[in-house]
Amino acid sequence: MVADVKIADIRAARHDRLTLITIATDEGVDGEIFVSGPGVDVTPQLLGPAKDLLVGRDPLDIGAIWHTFRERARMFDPTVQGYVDVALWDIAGKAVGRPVYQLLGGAARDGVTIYGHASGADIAETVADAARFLQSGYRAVRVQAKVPGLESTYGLRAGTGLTYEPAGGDLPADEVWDTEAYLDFVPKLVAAVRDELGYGFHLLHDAHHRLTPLEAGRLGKALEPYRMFWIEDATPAEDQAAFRLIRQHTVTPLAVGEVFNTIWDCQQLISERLIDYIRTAVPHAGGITHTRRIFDLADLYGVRTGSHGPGDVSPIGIAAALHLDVSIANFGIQEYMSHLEPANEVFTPGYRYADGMLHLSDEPGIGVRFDKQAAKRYPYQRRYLPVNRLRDGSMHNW
Ligand code: CS2
Ligand code: MG
Repeated sequence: MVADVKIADIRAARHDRLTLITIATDEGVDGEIFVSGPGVDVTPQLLGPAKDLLVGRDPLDIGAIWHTFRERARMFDPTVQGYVDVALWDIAGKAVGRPVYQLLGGAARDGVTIYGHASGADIAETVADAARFLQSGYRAVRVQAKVPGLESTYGLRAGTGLTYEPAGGDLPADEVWDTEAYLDFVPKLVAAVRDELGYGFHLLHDAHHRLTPLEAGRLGKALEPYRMFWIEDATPAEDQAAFRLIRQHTVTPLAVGEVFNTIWDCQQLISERLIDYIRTAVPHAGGITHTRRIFDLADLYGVRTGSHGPGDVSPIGIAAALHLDVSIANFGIQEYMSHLEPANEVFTPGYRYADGMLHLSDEPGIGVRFDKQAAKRYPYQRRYLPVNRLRDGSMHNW
């Protein structure tokens, strides 16, 4: 047990697509988090004004520090707070020698059910890929497939691994999108998956922010016979009231949240029961402290969690979600896309897969170890997500 510890420094190191942020204490207990994902690189803010606000503070004053950043929100990218918060919970767990979930009320379940990401160049390939996940014990699978007539479509994984990495070029590449082609195709894809693989598992699909509310209602209705676990990001989530229109047309469950940073981004969606799953990403939504508030609000309205867990959220961001997932009441499911090499070389994740679930170790703190020496072999590379254009060149949501 470390008492009377103070934050002494904040350090940053860039690797591949990630930046390691270390909050160091005067007792040598450090908290780590990775700045990851397609957003702004907030390292200068962490090494600048954030450091001014943190050095000399007691890292266990997590709530007060969270509010300090809340009060200064205009100075910071909304993700800065989340990164700092996760690193502070890492220190808190290490300071008391306990895994973070034991500081959050302990385990409420044996493991965290995850969903896998099946995809393919056509329906047959996608069905075969989904079968592969089921054979390896997954209880839930998301299906995405190339839409006939479109060169590239969101969600098509390269190769036979587990991970889909959408960010590619040094600058955003143009992709062509056609909503009608997509709406004609997805019901056929989902029908084939159910026909071939049955109803003994959860089936998910990500519409990735591309439909109008009415188109989303149409898709939801068309998929009702196939008992979807959810349709994700059916329409851009910023327009919360738009979900009333989707609800008027379909009972297919709706999941939203990966683009959110605060409880205010989803308050209406949750309190009006316009969604069934809230999908915030812990490091991007105010960290463990604020995400737990979002989940508590969701619990009040019967909304369950479905935390965002793609390859561009680091293993520390995933582990932070797992500590919440295993301890909260209204857990629904956890996204897990795993990570591309070299992540598996430089990270020891502190969680393991077994029988369709992830299981946390009892390592103190968040529980992820990072090999700084190995990471030096992977210099930073800038990568951008693509953008979408309609056939007439108009910009469209990617
Ligand atoms: C997606 C992500 O996993 C998902 O649900 O929406 O792949 C998303 O496209 C990326 O995280 C964007 O950075
Ligand atoms: Mg998504």
